[in-house]
Amino acid sequence: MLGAPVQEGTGRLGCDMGPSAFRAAGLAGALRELGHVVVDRGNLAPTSQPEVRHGNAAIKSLPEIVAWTELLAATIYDASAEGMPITLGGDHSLAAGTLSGLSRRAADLERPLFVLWLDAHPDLHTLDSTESGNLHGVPMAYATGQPGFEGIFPPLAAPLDMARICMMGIRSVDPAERARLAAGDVTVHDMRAIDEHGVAVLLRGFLEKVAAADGLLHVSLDVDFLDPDIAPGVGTTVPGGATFREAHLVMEMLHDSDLVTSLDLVELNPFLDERGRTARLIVDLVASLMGRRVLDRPTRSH
Ligand code: HAR
Ligand code: MN
Ligand code: MN
Repeated sequence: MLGAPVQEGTGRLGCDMGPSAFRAAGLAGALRELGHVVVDRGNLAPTSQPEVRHGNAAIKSLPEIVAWTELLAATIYDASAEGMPITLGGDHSLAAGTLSGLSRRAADLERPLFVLWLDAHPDLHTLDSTESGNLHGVPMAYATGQPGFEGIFPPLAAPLDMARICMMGIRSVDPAERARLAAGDVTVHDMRAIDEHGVAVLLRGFLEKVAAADGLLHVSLDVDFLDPDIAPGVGTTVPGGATFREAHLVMEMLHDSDLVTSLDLVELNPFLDERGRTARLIVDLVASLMGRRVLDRPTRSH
């Protein structure tokens, strides 16, 4: 576990408390209960900021996010040699750093990197196309090597192949992102596809591809993947998200696949949460990903 309390990628404060909330909700204990060895490396903090600039005046906190990207790229690259890094966010801009570090690890191992992106949003804006200027909306564009990040963000060992990305839960897409999705070959299972086919069929197809290619599998779990009725602790709620059982089934299937090599937990905003319920739900989802089964759940009073 590595805490990455970055919040400058969103338009509001609060995501800096995410790592604390995951700890308070008992993440380490839940994983130890399942027999895992858990090491909590505490919270990271960038020590300096690069002097970077961009012509898009809407962009917020560019030096801060570039500093986080550099720090996380190096840290996650190292951590991925030791075990399964779980990054406790922090907002989704941190994915620029984790995906950069993981792409370098994958290049070293000569194995393809696959990404399961569980999110209401594709986060595929470039620095030129973002209108909100919130850099949690850009990490996928950076990681897939879209133009305009050169000389500002750290260079990638290899850009992520769009054909190795599967997005699930998507339901809020801006025009520039839609054009990029249409031009590339990202697999997008939007909420309508989930309604029609169910998560199991859709996810199984992707996991078969990862297994056949002996790939590394990174899971990026944005809290807003979930329906806001069950996960209110996030800044960008979008109605019509994944249900409790859809989300758990994704996690249970990921566990059974034995393919996941790294995990990001992002966008939790404890200031917006209700008595820790969103943090607890994410902890339970991670427990499902790490081996907790439905029949193992004891009766609990809340
Ligand atoms: N696409 C919108 C923007 O760029 C909203 C992005 C919101 N992103 C997240 N993470 N909350 O997925 O501003
Ligand atoms: Mn996101
Ligand atoms: Mn999102």
